[in-house]
Amino acid sequence: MFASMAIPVNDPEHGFCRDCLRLQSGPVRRCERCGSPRLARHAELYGLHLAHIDCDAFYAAVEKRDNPALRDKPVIIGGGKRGVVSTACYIARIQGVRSAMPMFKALEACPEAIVIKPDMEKYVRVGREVRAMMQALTPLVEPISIDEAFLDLAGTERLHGLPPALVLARFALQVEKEIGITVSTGLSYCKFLAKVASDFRKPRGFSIIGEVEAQEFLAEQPVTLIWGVGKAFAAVLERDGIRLIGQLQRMERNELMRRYGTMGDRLYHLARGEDDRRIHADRDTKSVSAETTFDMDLASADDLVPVLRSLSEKVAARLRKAGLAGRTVVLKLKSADFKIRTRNRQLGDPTRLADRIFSTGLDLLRREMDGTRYRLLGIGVSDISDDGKADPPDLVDVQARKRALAEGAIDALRDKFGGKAVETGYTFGKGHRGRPARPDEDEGPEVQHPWERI
Ligand code: TTP
Ligand code: MG
Ligand code: MG
Repeated sequence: MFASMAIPVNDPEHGFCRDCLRLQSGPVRRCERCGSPRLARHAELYGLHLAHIDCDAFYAAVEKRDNPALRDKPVIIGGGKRGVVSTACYIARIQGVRSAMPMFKALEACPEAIVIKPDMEKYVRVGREVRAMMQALTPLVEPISIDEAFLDLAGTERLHGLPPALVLARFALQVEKEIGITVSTGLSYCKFLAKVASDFRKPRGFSIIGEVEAQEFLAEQPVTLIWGVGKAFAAVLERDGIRLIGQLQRMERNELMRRYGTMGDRLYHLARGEDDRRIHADRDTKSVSAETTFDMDLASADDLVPVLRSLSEKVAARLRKAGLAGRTVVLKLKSADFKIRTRNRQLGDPTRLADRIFSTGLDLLRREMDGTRYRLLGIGVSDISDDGKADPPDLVDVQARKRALAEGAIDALRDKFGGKAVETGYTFGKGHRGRPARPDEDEGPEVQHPWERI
């Protein structure tokens, strides 16, 4: 039991070994038992219970596990139609290979890399195994993507006989032993900083951000560390002379809200390390989606509809890969002034068909084409289930009818906006204004965005 272990809570010198879990008595540099230098030590080590765990170079780690000959080689997972890197192992990263990099560039940087096509089914399976192990630690597990989740370990000391920090360190060792891949862990008092911490020292990291140091730590960090501040919003802030979170810390809430709307409110609080978002358990695969940010803001059906079709096809492909279907179609738009609109429609039964996703999305989109210029378009499905009940076979004719309806909608748009408004089976054409700005700005990581969980 924790109490009986006589851990000197909040003694900044106290710590434990991440390799053998032995408690350390003082400011030693190596474990007193096994000699490992991997010691966890922090003034709030035993008071924090909110964690974020993310697998290291996930797809590549799974492939290395399954083929030990790859272990010391640079490995890139990717290729396929998109011709970009899904992930690179840490050896390949040393040479500059990054996720979302076009494959030809990655191979320029690291010509000796071994390229492996993604095996999504396998990664989904391994991701679920890791998740099941997390769920054995606490019921409060909130998956964020295929390889990561938030965990709230508050109140689990009695169950485990250990404080959260030790439970998490033991978990990392257990994943290595039982699954054969590694994870990085962030421990903090809120979601925002737990996520930041898990990213901090990868791979096999274990980082802690406590309340005492949060503000000071954040002050020196770039604004892009804040959840929701991507390249484009960072550019807006940069234009206003804001680059570091410390600058946000010195601004009034009203001023931030006046300038950036609800995002300003988020900036105000997160910059101060204030984040009271709870862990929502059981959000296992809430939605599957795809989105894209445009080169320039777009308003017309001519520009938006083909993108919607292409994204719908991607969503359908992802659903098929993961064996899932969704019952509610969700359209997401971000206007030129960064306001987000989401629109939903529930279907009679779950779908995994591009046509149904597209036609429903199109219906929703038409109502929003009111002259507003958009910088981002996304489409997805929520109300996720296994695909067993999707698009029932006895509705085949209905499918045909729906397809016809969709085509009807396209025809209607063609009539309204001219012959070139829509091309079915559209792939981003050469020089089309709606094409993604850069390959890495495509619809984003396959299963990364909180909005697109697998
Ligand atoms: P991440 O957790 O973002 O990355 P990672 O696990 O590969 O590496 P890290 O050690 O930095 O966490 O994403 C998990 C998986 O999602 C990744 O292995 C492959 C996939 N992915 C893509 O397919 N495309 C992308 O652009 C990104 C970022 C990830
Ligand atoms: Mg990862
Ligand atoms: Mg991840």
